[in-house]
Amino acid sequence: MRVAVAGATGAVGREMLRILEERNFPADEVVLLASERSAGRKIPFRDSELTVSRLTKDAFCGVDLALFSCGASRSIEFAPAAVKSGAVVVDNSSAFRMDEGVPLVVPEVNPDAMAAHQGIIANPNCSTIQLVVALKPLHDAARIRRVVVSTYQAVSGAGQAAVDEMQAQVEGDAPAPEKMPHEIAFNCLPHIDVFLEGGHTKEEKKMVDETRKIMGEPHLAVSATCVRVPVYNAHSESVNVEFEESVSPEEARALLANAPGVEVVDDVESFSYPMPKDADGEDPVYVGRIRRDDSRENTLNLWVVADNLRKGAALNAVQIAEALIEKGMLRAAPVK
Ligand code: NAP
Ligand code: 12T
Repeated sequence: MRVAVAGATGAVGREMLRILEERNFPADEVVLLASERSAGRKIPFRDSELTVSRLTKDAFCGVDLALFSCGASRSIEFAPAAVKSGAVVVDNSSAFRMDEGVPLVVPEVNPDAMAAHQGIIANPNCSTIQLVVALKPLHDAARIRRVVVSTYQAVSGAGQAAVDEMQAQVEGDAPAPEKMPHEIAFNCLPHIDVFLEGGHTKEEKKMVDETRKIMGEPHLAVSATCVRVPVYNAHSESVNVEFEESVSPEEARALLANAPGVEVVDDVESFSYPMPKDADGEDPVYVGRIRRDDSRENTLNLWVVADNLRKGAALNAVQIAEALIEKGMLRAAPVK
């Protein structure tokens, strides 16, 4: 099987290469694509080095699977060409997520949605992925009525250049912010992606719309506030969940402990709760601080943390690809 990684030099693309290698993904050949700026660059993969090529419409010849993470405008320009060449595209951008006919998939939550794909499967927003992995087992047990979520999002979500910008600020060598709307070091910015009419940000709207689509609940009440915090990697979320039926913290803990992709870290006696430093580099969605919201009936509070570059992006995309293979939905063309 021939696999293309479009955006291979970026924060998500490099994580994809690590994950393909770690999981021994059945790729006979991996094609690395990025902008003209990176063409010719060499990147270590498995026991050798691969050379980056420029992303063009004819770069997908013989490619069976194309993992895209090079921004929405590149996805719009090049993903249809990849599909035309016979590849199945797993797209990390927001370009197609809400399109009818494009499944938006988290394998632990809605694996069956994949079957309807027409060449493109969308990978959800990082903050949405970790939220729905934690909500699904609770919803199945007690039906969620309303979710209020506040995020504490790491800088790595905004790309490698944003990480470099914060690093320079932390070291005291701070040029004017370019990748962030204000200085992020030692600060919090309630501003991720662009502002929309009504005062929400697009990141907040993505969380509402994508959560409804993935959970198959088009009218679920979801309210989101998305905040960038000076953390290098792994997003955290404070989640208030109101249920139709009563669920105790003990029941929620047991449901989450048995849920795929979740690890419960919740022992306040030993000061055990999820933290971004512990989630960095790991696969699970960590849930802790599970407790009643005493101000409201049938309502719990949770604290949910995951590595946004792994489960929030690269890992989820590779898991989608693995599920496609398992379901026989990725027909590998013979390697030329
Ligand atoms: P990044 O570190 O800035 O990397 C961007 C990548 O895109 C690099 O490989 C870059 O190549 C490539 N690229 C940029 N312009 C290009 C062009 N004109 N033609 C071809 N390639 C081009 O960003 P990142 O954090 O990895 O994110 C990449 C994309 O993934 C985002 O734009 C977003 O769509 C998606 N994403 C999704 C999630 C999610 O929530 N699931 C999270 C983060 C990102 P060069 O090195 O050559 O510039
Ligand atoms: N603006 O894929 O800046 O929709 O952290 C993911 C992360 C968009 C996306 C970020 C963003 C996406 C960010």
